[in-house]
Amino acid sequence: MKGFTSIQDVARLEDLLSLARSMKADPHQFTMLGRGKTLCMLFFNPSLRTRLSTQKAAQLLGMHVMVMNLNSDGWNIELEDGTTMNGSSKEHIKEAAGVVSRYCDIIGLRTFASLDDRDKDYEEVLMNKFIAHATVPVISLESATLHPLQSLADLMTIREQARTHRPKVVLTWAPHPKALPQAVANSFVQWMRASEVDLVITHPPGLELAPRFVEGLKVTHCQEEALEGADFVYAKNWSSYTDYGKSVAGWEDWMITEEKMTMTHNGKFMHCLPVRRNVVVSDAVLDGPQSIVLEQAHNRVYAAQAVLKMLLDEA
Ligand code: AN0
Ligand code: CP
Repeated sequence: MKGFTSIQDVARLEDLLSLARSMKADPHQFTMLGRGKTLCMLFFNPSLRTRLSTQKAAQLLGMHVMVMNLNSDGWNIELEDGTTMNGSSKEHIKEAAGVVSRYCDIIGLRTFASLDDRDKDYEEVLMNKFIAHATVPVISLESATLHPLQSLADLMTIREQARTHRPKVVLTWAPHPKALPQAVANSFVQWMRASEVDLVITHPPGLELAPRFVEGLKVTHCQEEALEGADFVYAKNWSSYTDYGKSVAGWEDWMITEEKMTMTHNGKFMHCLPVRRNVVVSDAVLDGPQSIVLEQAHNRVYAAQAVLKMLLDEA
């Protein structure tokens, strides 16, 4: 593994999943592997789970960890080549990526979608430029369009909880007062496609995901129809892809409630977190026995540990 920014970096998915399971069974089995190695995590956006679970994963492998919030603590970074930097940006990504590469062995980078420029977001300009100028492997801590560490933990959780060989998994759009990226949903779809599940996507009209992610999949605008018989209900808000970055109001009744969960096959409720209570999902569902959101968050540690181990093995 040369880096980890999407499922495409995973040569054998089942090997990665069984490594993550093995890490969970014995988190301390490779405490010497990362000795003398450093992970540096750079955040352009806030985080609770990703930051702490990945730090914990690195420490379980014996690594040192450095963390920096670039937006609040770093210099404004210039992405364009050939510009005269006499404006607000103070450091070019070429130097920034080159410098950080000299301080550590693996870089983690969080860079959310701008939600302004669809082409730039979907070309992953910031992530790809950083990778181009870095000399060590880069892990995505959520990029503009993908969140692979989350998806790996989600898939691991589904495998642990599944009662059938081919569970029905529903990805449902859910309401949210602010426009959010499509990254978690895109990434979840990619990882579900690679696994033995019956995936159904449901969202209101106008909230279609990018065609490259959903081509050939079952998509319905009827949430009730989708929820029927579901083993897993994965709720997530995303903003419009077509009217790029716009949040779409008026679908508050898409919130997941106990009543909706009764339509499922005693389904489990999933969300990547952070989640807005009684907007995305009701208190009763989130606090009830069907919710497995904390299991998902727990598995983030072992997902990150498996990915870091694969990168350390190849270093
Ligand atoms: C982010 C998102 O939707 O991409 C991060 C989720 C892990 N969510 C928020 O900003 C609320
Ligand atoms: N799920 C997730 O990535 O959470 P954070 O944004 O808190 O890292």
